[in-house]
Amino acid sequence: MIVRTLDDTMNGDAHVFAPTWNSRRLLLAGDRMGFSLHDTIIDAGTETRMWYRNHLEAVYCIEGEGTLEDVETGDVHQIRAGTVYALDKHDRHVLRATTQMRMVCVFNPPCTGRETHDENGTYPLLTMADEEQPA
Ligand code: 9YT
Repeated sequence: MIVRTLDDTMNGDAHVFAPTWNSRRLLLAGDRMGFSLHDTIIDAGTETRMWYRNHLEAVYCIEGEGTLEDVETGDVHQIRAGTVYALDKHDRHVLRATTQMRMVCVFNPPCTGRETHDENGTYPLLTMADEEQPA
């Protein structure tokens, strides 16, 4: 059994910072659950363009509000506490945070912990084998 707190994760290796968000990665590939679980803060007033070509992601907003644009269709969805979205088609999307937002995110396959967005807003597909290689 794994028991962990947000405090355990804060400011350690599993706390990842990007220009518009920071992500506290509570469960990662190394935990061998088949998914990773992140508690992510999106900064107020920011825009983040993402395209998870290698992952499926579900995102549950628990604080704050903003909008989610489906780049393919142009549809814009309101996101607020209590709203979940699932990128079941590896959808290209833009998240605009009106206020600071707190999101609980699940990734399949699991993130290993080091991923940040490349220029397309994509994470590489890292595996535990990648993680075990020397830097
Ligand atoms: C909501 C979202 O996808 N934000 C980007 C960060 C990502 N969820 C992560 O790595 O935790």
